[in-house]
Amino acid sequence: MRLPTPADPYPFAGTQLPCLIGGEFIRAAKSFPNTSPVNGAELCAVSEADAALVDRAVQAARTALRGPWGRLSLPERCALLRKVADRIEQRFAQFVSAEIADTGKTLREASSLDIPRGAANFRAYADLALARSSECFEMGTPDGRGALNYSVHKPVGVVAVIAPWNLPFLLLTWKVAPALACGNTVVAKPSEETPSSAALLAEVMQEAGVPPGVFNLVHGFGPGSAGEALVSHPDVNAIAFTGESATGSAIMKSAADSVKALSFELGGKNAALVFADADLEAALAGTMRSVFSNCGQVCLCSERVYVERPIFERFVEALVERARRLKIGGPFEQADMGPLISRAHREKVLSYYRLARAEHGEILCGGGVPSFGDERDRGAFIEPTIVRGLAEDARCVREEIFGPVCHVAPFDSEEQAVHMANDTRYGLAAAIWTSNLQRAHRVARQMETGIAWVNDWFLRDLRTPFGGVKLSGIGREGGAHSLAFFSEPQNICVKL
Ligand code: NAD
Ligand code: 6OD
Repeated sequence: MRLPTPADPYPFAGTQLPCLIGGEFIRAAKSFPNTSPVNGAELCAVSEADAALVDRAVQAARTALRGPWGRLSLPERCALLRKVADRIEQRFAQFVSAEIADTGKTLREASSLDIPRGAANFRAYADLALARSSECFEMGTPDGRGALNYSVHKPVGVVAVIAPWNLPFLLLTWKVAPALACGNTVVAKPSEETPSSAALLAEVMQEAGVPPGVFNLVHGFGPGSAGEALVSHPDVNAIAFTGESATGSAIMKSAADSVKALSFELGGKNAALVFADADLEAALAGTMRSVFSNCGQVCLCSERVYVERPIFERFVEALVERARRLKIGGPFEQADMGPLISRAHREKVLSYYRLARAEHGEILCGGGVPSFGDERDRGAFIEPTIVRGLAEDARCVREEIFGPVCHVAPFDSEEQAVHMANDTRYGLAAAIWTSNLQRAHRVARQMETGIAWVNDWFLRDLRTPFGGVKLSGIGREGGAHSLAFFSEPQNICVKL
C-alpha cells in the first residue's frame, strides 16, 4: 500500500466536514475548527451536530434496522464488511494523511498500526461473526416427546459508538465493525480533536454499498453537544464508549434513565515490572515502547515502572539515555515521537511535570517543551520525561497523565512489586519482564488488570478479551466478548 508523502494534500483542506445521516452528507449550521497539533494551523471546519441532528441520526438508524439491512443474511452482511476493509486499503494513503494531520503522530505509527488495524477490525469481525455457533439444549417433557431449545443472536438495535482521539480510527472501528457484524445500526461520534478518519470512513461506507442509515456519523463535543445528546437519547439501545474514566461516569448517569447496555474502555495508570532476571535489552526496548509510543497517549502505556533493586540504577540510566535520544518531530520527519494532541492537553501534562517537582520528584530527563525555532513551536510538542523519587501516594503516581512520562521506582521482592503494581484505582494493563517462567505466570495472574503482558507490550490478538477492571472499564470487548455485547440472544423452545 502506498504511503502518503508531504506532497499528498490533507483530504479535507478548506472544507467543512459534514455529518452522515440516513445516507446523506449534511453540513450543520454550526461548526468548529480542526487544528493541527504540529503547527496550530487550521486544517478544516467541522460540522457540530446539535440535539436535533443527533435525533435525525438516531431515527435514521432505527429506520434502517427495519430496512434492507435487517433482511440481509449474516454472510451478506459480512461480505459488506469485507468490502469496507478493501476500500479502506484502496484509500490507505488518504486515511494515513487524515490521521497524521489530526493527531501529528508519526507516519510509521499511523501506517503500521492505526489504519491497518482499522481494516483488520472489519475483516476480523466478519470472520468471527460467521464462525459463531449458538447453543442448543434438548430437554425431556412429561409426555415423552421432548423439546429442543436453541438460541439465535439478534441485534441489540441502535448502537452509539463514542471514541477518543489517541488512536482515532483503530478505536472507532474496533466498535463499529462488531456492532455492524451483529446486525445493529450505528451512530458514531469521533472525538472533536480527530474527526477526519471517521469522515473518510463515512465515504467508504457509502462506496461499499452499506445501506443508508446503517452507519451514521455525527461530529461534536461531549457535554452540551453531540456526545451528550447521543448518550441520553431514549432510542439508543447500547453505548460502546472509549475515553476517560470521568467521562464514563458522566455517560453512565446520562444513560441511566433509559437503562442502556454499556461497554466502557476507560483510563489506566499501568505498571511495568522489570525483574532482575529479565532479558535487559528486551525489557529496555519494550519499556521505551510502552512509555513513549504515540507520545505516551495509549491507554495501555506504562506510567509506573518498577525495577528490581539489583538492576535499578543500570536500567534507569539506560532508559534515560534512550529517552534523551528520542527524536521529536512532525509526521514526515522520521521522528520517534510526534506532538501531544493539543496545546490544552500539553498544558495538562506540563502541570504534572510541575507537580512532580513540587512533590519532590527528581526529573531525570525532559520536563519541558522542545524549541525548534520554526512553525513547530506553535504545535503541541513536549519532551519525553522520566521522574524518580516520588512517594507512592504522590498524585503523579496515582493519576493518569496520558503523556510521554513515567515514574521509576525500585522494588525488593516479588510480593512488594505485585503490591505496588496493584495499589491503584485503575486496572487496565500490566507489562512483566522476566525470564523465570514460573514467576511470569504467578505474577501475571496476580495483576489486578484486564490484560497482563509478559515480555512484550501491546501485542494484540483480536480474539482475546480486552478491557479493564476498577476505574478502567466495564465489560470486555474482543472476539466473542464483542459479539456478545452487540447481540441479544433469544432462546427458541420447540416442542417436538
Ligand atoms: P474523553 O473522555 O475526554 O473523550 C472521549 C469521547 O467522549 C470524545 O468523543 C468526547 O467528545 C466524548 N465525550 C466527552 N464527554 C462526554 C459526555 N458527557 N457525553 C458523551 N460523550 C462525551 O477522552 P479523550 O481525552 O478523548 O481520550 C483519552 C482518554 O481515553 C484517556 O483517559 C485514555 O486512557 C482513555 N482511553 C482508554 C482506552 C481503553 O481501551 N481503555 C483506549 C483509549 C483511550
Ligand atoms: O487494540 C485494541 O483493540 C485496543 N482497544 C487498544 C486500545 C488502546 C488504547 O489507547
